[in-house]
Amino acid sequence: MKKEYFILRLHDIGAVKFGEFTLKSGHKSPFYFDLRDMISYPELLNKTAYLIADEIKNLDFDYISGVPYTALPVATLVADILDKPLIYIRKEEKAYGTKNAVIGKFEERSKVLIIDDLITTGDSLLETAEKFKTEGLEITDFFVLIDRSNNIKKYLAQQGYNLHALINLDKIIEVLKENNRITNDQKTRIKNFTGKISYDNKTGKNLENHLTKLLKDKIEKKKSNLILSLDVDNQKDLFEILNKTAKHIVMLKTHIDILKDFNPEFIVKLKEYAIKYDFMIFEDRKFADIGNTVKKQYTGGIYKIKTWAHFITVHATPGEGILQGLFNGVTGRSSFLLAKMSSKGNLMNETYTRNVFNMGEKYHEVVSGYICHANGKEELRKLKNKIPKGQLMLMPGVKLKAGTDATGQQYTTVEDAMQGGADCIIVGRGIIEAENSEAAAKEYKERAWKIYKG
Ligand code: 5BU
Repeated sequence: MKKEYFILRLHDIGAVKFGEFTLKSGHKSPFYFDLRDMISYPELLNKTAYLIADEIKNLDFDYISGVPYTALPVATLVADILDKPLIYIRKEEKAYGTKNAVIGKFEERSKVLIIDDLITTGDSLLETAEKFKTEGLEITDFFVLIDRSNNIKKYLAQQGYNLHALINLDKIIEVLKENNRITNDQKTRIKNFTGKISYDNKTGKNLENHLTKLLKDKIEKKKSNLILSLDVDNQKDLFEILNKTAKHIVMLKTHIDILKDFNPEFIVKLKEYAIKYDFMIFEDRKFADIGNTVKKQYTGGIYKIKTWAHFITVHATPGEGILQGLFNGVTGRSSFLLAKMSSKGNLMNETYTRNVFNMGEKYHEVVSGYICHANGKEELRKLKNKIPKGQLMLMPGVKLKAGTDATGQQYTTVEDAMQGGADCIIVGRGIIEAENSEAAAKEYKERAWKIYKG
C-alpha cells in the first residue's frame, strides 16, 4: 500500500475530517483526526501494519510496543510481521497488587520501539518512555502514523529520542487536494490555521502584544534570556551589582519595597541605566486585590510603579477585574500572570493554572505571559504546551544546581528551565550572592542562550 492510498482510506472511513471542530481547549480547528475506528477495517489495519513494518524494519530494537488503546492493535500486527515480541504499558493505574506497569515478558536493558497513532505535544509518548525506563528498558525511537505537530521532532531530539512519522499534516493536505477531497478554500484555511499555531497549542491567533514584541526583540539583540532579580535593600549595592551585570541581562526585576533608601532620584537613575545598557524593567509587585485598589497601588503611593516599570506581576485570583483596574486606559505597559509559583507546597494546582492561562489569553493586550516554575523539564514542557501562542513563559527558581532554600524556594537548573521551554530565566541569589557577579551573569546568560538557540 502506498502512503497516498493510506491517506485516502483514512478519509473514506472518517478518521481524518475537515470542517470546524471544537478542541478540548475550546479552540476551533479546521481539521480533526481520530484513528480509533481503523480496527473495524481489517484490510486497512493489515496494510497499515505492513507500511509501518517497512518503515521500521532497519531500526535497532528488541521489542515493539503500542500506546493503548488506539495504537495497540496495529502494533500487535507489526510485531507479528517482524517477528518481534510485543510489550506494552498498562493504561489503567493498578488498583492493588505488586504487578508491574509493563505487560508482557521482557529482559532488562533491551530496546523498545514505541508506536503511537498521532503526535501533537509529545506528552503521551514521553510519559510512556519514562515508564519503560523505570522498568529498566531502553527507548531511543518513536514511530507515529500521523505527525500533526509543528516541529516536535526537534524537541524530542533534544530529549534524546528519534521520531519517525509515516505522514504529516502537509502530506495529508497535499494528497486530499490532489484527489479533490478538499477545496482550495479549505486548504488555505488549514494552512492559515497551522501557520499560526506552534506544536504546543491551537489558539489560531497570535497573542503577542507590543511590549511582548519589544522584549522578544531585546532577547535577540542582547542574545540573552536572563532576567536579574536584584533583591538587595539599598541603592549602593543595587547599582554596584547592576554595573557588573547590566550588559548581560535582558530585563531587571525589582522588588521596589525592599529598598530602604528609595527616593525619586533612584527611578531617574534606574531609567538611565535601562537606556544605557538596553534592558527592560520589571517590578515584581504581585498585585492581588480588587481592581479599584490595585489601580491606586499601581499608579500612586511613593513608588508610582506605572511610570517606570514596563512589566508588573499580577495574581489572577481576584478575577478579571484586577486587569481591568490596572490597565484600563493605560498604554505601553504589560504584565505577567502568576501561573505556577516556585515555592514548595504552593496552592496553584493544574485547574488554577489552566484558568490563569485562559484569563491571560483573553487579556493578551495587557498580558505578555506567565510566571511558571516546575521541578524538571518534562513538567515545565507540559506547562509550556498549554501557554497560548505568542505569550511568554518566565521561569523563577533557577540556579546552576537544583535544590531548595530554607523557606521553600525550589531551584531547577538553567538547562532544565530552557529545555522545558522557558523564554527567560529569572535569577536572583545565583548571581547576587556569587563571588563574581559579572562572571555568574555571563555564565547564566550563555548557558541559557545556547539551549534557546540550539
Ligand atoms: P532567587 O534569589 O533566585 O531565589 O530569587 C527569585 C526571585 O523571583 C525573587 O525575587 C522572588 O520574589 C521571585 N519569584 C520566585 O522566586 N518565585 C515565584 O514563583 C515568583 C517570583 Br512569582
